[in-house]
Amino acid sequence: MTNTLYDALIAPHANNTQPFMDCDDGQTVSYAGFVQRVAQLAHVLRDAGVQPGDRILVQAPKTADTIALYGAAIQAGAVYLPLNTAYTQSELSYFAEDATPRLIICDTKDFARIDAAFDVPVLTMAADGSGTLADAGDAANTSFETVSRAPDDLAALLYTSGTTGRSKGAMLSHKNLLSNARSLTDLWEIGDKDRLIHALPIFHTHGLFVAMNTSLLAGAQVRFMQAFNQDAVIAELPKSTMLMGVPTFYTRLLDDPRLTRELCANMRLFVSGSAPLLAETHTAFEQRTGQRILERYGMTETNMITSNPFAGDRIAGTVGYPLPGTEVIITDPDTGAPVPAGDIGMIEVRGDNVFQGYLNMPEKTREELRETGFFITGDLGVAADDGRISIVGRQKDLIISGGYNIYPKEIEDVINDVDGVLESAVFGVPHPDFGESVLAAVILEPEATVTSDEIAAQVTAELARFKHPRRYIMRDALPRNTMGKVQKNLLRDEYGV
Ligand code: MCA
Ligand code: AMP
Repeated sequence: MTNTLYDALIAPHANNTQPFMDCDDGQTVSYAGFVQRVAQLAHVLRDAGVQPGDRILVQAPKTADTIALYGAAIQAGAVYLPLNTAYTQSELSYFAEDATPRLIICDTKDFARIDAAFDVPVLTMAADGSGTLADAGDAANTSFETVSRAPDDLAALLYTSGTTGRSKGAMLSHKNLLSNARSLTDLWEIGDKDRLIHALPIFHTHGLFVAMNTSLLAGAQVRFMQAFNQDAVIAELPKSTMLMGVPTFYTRLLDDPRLTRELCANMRLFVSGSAPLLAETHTAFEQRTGQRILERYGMTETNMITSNPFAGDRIAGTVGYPLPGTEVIITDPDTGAPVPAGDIGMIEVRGDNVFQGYLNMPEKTREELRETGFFITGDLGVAADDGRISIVGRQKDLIISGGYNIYPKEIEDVINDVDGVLESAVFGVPHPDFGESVLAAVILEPEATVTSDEIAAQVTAELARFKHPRRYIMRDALPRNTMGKVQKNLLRDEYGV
């Protein structure tokens, strides 16, 4: 019986008594204890009716059991579907209808509303790890017969918003996840002497796959924090060797006078990704700590694509070289033909890391994933003569706030549905903490009296807090070019500081 991810990430630790996750409450989960907990939760999944290939939808707090649940899904041959804990019921309904999960695991405090809305079993988990999932797990056997899974079988389904306003479920196989974990572990020289500060959420590629899969593969120790907590990170730096974060982590640390060279003396790697790291942040961090942040680039659909070298020049403003086994080409966005080194074009990527397509969206998949296997990222970049990639912009209309991706169309759709609104344009402006923040320009129908507070109330009811425009600008018209296309760059210039 083989199971690609289980055999590589989890099975080797059956007799490993070393610590795996050090949690906020002072509890430590050993590697061997983790393997047993995974088996217990795999029993819970099967007892709840989960069959190989079924999807389990998880909108739960960040606890050690949530990671064990991910492992359990792998061992039971299920497909793990994690969701941002900030998503509203309306957002959740979309994902549940699209993914048709066999089981939902949610925060205990949300049980009543979620159980009432969906016709599938619902188990609970609270922030302290308690709940019906843990109770059933405690009573289950600590060994489970691993379900066979081939490299191309699906392991996870991660939703990523789209320019059309509809989120797309990226189907990720065992091979997609394992190949990337292997490349990163090798490249960043992660080993069982490492101790990673884990302060990212675990419902995205960065916190779940980049951070946890590499740690599992290497047998590294993880200081598992429920969220980014500045004091806790500062306290852990002298005892740890690695931090993975979004640029906001680094700008916040730089604002803290406690961040010094001595504090970071034990650290060997700071990784940044999910959003552009400003060259000035890179430089300021090096001046203060003597450490050069390693920037890498990836996407939900592709896992990690490029990375600055571990040994070698980490150049601010570049995202480094394609990972081993990953091909990157820069193409003319109109024709798809490769452009010469030094020319700006569309970043396209091919390799074992590239996903299997979007669930229930064959046309969308065909538009973005070429028959040749190249995935069209929507990011614009340039390759230097030696293949080093720099991202220079995005063709897709996307805002990245604190590492979370926000597609304006989704917010515009909600605003435009409000009675009295004629149209709107949602755009990003620079923000000192989050990199970008969201603003909305709104045009009302003649004689309409709807207020920005009423529009905000509708947005609040439907969309997660991090997507909410921080300001609604009521205007008479939107700036348009001669083709009639809204010129968001002019709005950015007018309202950005
Ligand atoms: C929190 N808020 C936000 C964000 N986070 N608003 C906009 N953008 C955000 N990212 C809201 C809160 O709801 C709150 O609202 C207010 O901002 C202040 O919250 P605060 O306590 O300051 O925030 P925080 O809890 O400290 O969170 C900031 C954070 C967090 C640590 C930067 O957003 C975070 O962990 N981001 C990482 C996201 C991530 O993992 N991305 C990877 C995606 P109120 O106004 O009600 O107080 S994977 C990916 O992108 C690809 C594949 C890749 O390459 O990795
Ligand atoms: P996601 O929706 O989480 O898949 O976000 C992927 C997007 O994040 C990419 O298409 C890029 O636009 C952006 N991204 C990720 N890493 C970086 C980086 N290091 N620099 C700039 N943009 C990045």
